[in-house]
Amino acid sequence: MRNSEVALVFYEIADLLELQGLPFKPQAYRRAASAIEQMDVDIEQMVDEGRHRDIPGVGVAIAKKIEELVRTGELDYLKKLRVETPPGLVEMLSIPDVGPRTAMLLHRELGIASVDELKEAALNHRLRGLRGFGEKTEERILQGIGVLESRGGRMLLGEALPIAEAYVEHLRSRLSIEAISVCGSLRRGRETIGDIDILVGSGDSEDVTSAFVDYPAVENVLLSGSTKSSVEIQGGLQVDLRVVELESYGAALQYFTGSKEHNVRVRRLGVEMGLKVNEYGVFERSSNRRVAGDSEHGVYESLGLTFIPPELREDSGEIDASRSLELPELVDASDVRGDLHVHSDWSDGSDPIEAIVAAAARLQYSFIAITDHTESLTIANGLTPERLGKQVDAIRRVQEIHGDGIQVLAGTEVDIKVDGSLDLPSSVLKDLDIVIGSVHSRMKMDSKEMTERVTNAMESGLVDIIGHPTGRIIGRRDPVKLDIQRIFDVARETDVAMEINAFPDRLDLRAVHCRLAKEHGVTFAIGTDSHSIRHLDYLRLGIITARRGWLSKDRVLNAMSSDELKRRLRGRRP
Ligand code: DGT
Ligand code: CA
Ligand code: CA
Ligand code: ZN
Repeated sequence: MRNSEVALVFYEIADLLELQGLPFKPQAYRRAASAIEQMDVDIEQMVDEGRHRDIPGVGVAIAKKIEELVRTGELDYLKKLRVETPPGLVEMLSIPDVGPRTAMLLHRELGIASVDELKEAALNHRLRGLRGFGEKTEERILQGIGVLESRGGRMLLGEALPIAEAYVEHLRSRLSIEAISVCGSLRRGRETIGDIDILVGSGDSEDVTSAFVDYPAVENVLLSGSTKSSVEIQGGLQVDLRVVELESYGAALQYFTGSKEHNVRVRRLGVEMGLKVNEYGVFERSSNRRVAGDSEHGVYESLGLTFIPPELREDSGEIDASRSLELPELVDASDVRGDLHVHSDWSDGSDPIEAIVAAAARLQYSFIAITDHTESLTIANGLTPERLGKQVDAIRRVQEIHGDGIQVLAGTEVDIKVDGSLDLPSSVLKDLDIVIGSVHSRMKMDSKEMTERVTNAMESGLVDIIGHPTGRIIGRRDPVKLDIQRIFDVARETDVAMEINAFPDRLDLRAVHCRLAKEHGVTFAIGTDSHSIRHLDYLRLGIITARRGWLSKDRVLNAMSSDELKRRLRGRRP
């Protein structure tokens, strides 16, 4: 068991004891937890050597519990406390501003034993009669419950990334930092994240910690220690900071990037090789000699592995692939030369074509596709064939201004109607540079019908890309029912690309589907589905998704030069 895990158990005991209204004991457990957490010696090793009794704040009773925990991984005392405490009370502790003492008081005086009961009591103004409670307290508690409810869901990667980057930027501006990185699920690029993790390598942890808690967006400091701090920022998002010595930076980066499942495998591989892998480094078990730890590459190398990109660290075969040199060379931002799905103010976008193309040129794209909606999507001001004709002329004029600098592809996101036919005549479609076909209506069809609808569109020979193939919206709308294997087979047969829609709440295809589609021989097109110039940056979310799907650049249309791309698209026209 790790120090942090042991500490967590004691913090929990402290909270539970406090909920029972016991004096002094909770503080004793908290002191011990904090001491164990801050120590840079393994608690397991200390127990082996009998030194855990010397830890400040650890008396006979706590020492016994440490032994039991480390030896068995469990603690009877904790189990007993958990049984004795109503679970609703424990849940109340996660409301900002409600600590064990308040929870206990509410329970004793008003019989409140859950977040729901507390909410109802506050709404009915039953709290203000209590000693020390007023209108203000009621409001604060209701606000806290609101925060709790809103963050029940995880945050989108696309929302969290800029927040994390601004935080890192703040730390850089305040300190001369040699090594800093986000880690955790954010670095792995998961589509949603639970919290933001930041790692700093520095010998001066005090300075780092004070710069960390002294950030304007911080609303609550949850924990502020010398190596580990936690804050809550506006919107209720938690940010964790770890500070380690530079010599451990690589090992800590590896450890705190996770995933937990990946790390378990890494440690197990270490054990097989006689190595101990932890957040401080890689050590020979026999001699305790340190063999790696300052760089993350070094950690993997010491285990006989090639570097495993963070996006692949989900325990889904990456370690075996790394060992046998079979990891793909993943597509990366420098390979991607343009965006293949953008809406302008001709349909439901907010910016004119000229502005979009100018922005894309500033981003040094080689190409950008303007793909507005078609007529049947009336709420999106979809284009009739006549208006589309005019738009193509407008696009050609913008192209003239930009010369060879950037290729502007005149396209459409044509609606795939219920029967699988397309919302534009083939005479119009075949003259466009690029055609995305998307389903936007009757999303609840059964799998057979929906699969036929989409394969019909692919087999028309008029569609280059299927847009947001599963239609899911993260946290809001389930994917449509599809025989996804059949879709990928037909995609390969018809040479139609699958979109990786990079809009933050879509990420569709999702990573596991990308990997599956790749095995079926499918090609991919990354598109931001931008409805404003501000959305063009989402392209990187599509790249991250492609990487998480094990894709290399030869599978991604966006990695082609604009000439290659145009040749390929034109070659598909009837
Ligand atoms: P999240 O925040 O829920 O989106 O997911 P993560 O992966 O960022 O998880 P988090 O923030 O709890 O921890 C960050 C990383 O630290 C995690 O990916 C692996 C490492 N880690 C944390 N706790 C443990 C643990 O108890 N055991 C192991 N092996 N690794 C851990
Ligand atoms: Ca995290
Ligand atoms: Ca965390
Ligand atoms: Zn669409």
